[in-house]
Amino acid sequence: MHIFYNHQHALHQGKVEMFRGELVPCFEVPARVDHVLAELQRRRFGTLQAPQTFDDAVLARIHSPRYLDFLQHAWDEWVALDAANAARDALPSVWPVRTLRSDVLPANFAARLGLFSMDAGSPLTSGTWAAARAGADCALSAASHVAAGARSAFVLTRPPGHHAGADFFGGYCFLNNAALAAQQLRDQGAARVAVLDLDYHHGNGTQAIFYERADVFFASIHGDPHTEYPFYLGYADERGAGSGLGFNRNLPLPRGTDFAVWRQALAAALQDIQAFGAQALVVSLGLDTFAGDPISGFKLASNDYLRVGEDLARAGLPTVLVFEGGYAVAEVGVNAVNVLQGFMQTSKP
Ligand code: Q9C
Ligand code: ZN
Repeated sequence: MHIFYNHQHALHQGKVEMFRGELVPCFEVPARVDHVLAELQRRRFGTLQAPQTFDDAVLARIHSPRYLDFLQHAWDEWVALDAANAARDALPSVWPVRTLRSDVLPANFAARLGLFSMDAGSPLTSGTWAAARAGADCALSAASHVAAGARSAFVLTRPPGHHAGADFFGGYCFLNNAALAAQQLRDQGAARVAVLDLDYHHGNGTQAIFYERADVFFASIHGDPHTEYPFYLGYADERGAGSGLGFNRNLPLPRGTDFAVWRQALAAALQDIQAFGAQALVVSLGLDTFAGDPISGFKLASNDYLRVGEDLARAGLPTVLVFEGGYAVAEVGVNAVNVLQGFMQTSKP
């Protein structure tokens, strides 16, 4: 399996996020990817590959030009406000909810930071753009590799992507790697692409991006948004809209759900993907379904991830796996590589 990796991921290193009224150390840290890399090397699994570089026009297939422009220049604007800002990350604190206008682009930086974000838990840092940009290149490269005939590829990058929408960041995500991969597969010839989101948190960004489209099916298994982030999307009654009606499937599960129940939801999602007639699959591979995850509530064990990989491989589709969440840092490498190993063992002829 080709593994698309970029060392620039480490340039995104948030210091703190807002949590219950105080600033706490970030959960989404560079060591997450380091542990996956170390486990790949320990098992001598896969071939690391640097990404190709894609034009901004390819990112604009998913993200709005004004959001991309903002993200690219945000750090310089932040530091231009006050040189002392160079020592701290930018966190939003004001948002244009409901009756407030989101069509106006304010001159004020804090106002635009809020316009283009959904929470105060996703610090924007000096290296955020470089890291997210290189991550997007990895996702696009992996999709191109699979479109060209490879059975599978893994996108080993961070920050993650599935909470990022067409024009906003949040949930530690800035560019939606899974959505970019799905669009790239479409643009390179797959008529129908499925995105299967296995992260503990609902992939609100990916869902919203494809909600009115019939060519990309989105299915997600996640903590019930009544109690779990992102709270405002991910309910079972969200089935798609317009020509996309019927092409969105949410499978929310309560906190405390174990692997046996979770795996039934996986079977249901994969059945929908088969019925849809997907020609390629993108998996948003969050490992925060692990029992030891510090911010999540499912009960999967490390060995269960081997079964997850096997189930995914049995779908028989060309597959791009994209690294998303997973904050039990010491175990995230074993858990991620277990999925890949289960997948490879089952997809061998
Ligand atoms: N401090 C992903 O897994 N906040 N994002 C949780 C804990 C947001 C998770 C609160 C969680 C976002 C990609
Ligand atoms: Zn998550």
